Amino acid sequence: MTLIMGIVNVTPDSFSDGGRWFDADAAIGHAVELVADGAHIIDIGGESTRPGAEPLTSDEELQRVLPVVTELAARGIRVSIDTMHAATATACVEAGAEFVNDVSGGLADPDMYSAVAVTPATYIAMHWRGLLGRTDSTPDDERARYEDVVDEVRAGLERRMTQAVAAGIPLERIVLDPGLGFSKQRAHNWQLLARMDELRSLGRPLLIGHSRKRFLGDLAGDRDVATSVVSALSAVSGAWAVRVHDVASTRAALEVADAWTSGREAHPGHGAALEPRLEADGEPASAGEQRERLT
Ligand code: PMM
Repeated sequence: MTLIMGIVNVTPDSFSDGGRWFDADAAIGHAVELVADGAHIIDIGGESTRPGAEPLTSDEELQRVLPVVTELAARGIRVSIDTMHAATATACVEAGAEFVNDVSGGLADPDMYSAVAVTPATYIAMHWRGLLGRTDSTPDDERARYEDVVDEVRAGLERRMTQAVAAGIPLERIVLDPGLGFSKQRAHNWQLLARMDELRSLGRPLLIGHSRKRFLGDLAGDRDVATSVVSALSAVSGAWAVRVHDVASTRAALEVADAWTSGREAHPGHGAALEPRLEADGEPASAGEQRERLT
């Protein structure tokens, strides 16, 4: 069953939800809603990857994200920290985060792999060629030149994976992500989706982050509709998880995908398989029960 990673950006300026949850209480409330909608994991980000965004220090980033990570983990919600800073990753895992989601795949901070290696966290390595002016001023689009984007992204992810393992992160704690929209032209994103099996052949779970991205806007006026369709197709193609803003529509899409692949009708009972793991023992709660319990 493909997992749903719900996005909470505690930033003034992210791609599509910038500014909306730029306050710890608002971010916590939003995360709780996403869990009630069916998110299995909440991805908390404090630093925008938008072109031209000011890079943050780890301290500035921690001020934004740590209260949110701490509170959500205390409520039993599975948390992922979206960061390129080793120090942020370390502090957030200590506060209860289970995943470190690094859009630089370890290229931004030379200490990232060794920091994650000494924690129990799962490391999500995303493919991205540039760090938007952090390393040089080449525009991201200019880095998006490939002979064969799937071969090159696959090779890049394999390098990241080998380096992470060499630095001590066990292979079974590594998830890979092709980085849709990051140093990719529009068609590159579609090629990566169409040939997902070649990325899966690296043998690690794949996270797909397509939600509301620009390349979807060409097809449908409503990017959430396109997002849900891509979520369902990613599930059918074997993605481990999809990272999305609108969890409710993706949950519905994944139920359809599940019926499609299993040959069994999607029905409310099936939803249990999609419920987040909130209780260590008992049965997973329904979305309504969770909303009551969490709010
Ligand atoms: N995209 C964004 C931020 N973090 N992390 C992963 N692993 N994969 C992604 O595709 C990804 C990410 C940018 O999107 P947002 O600003 O809408 O969160």
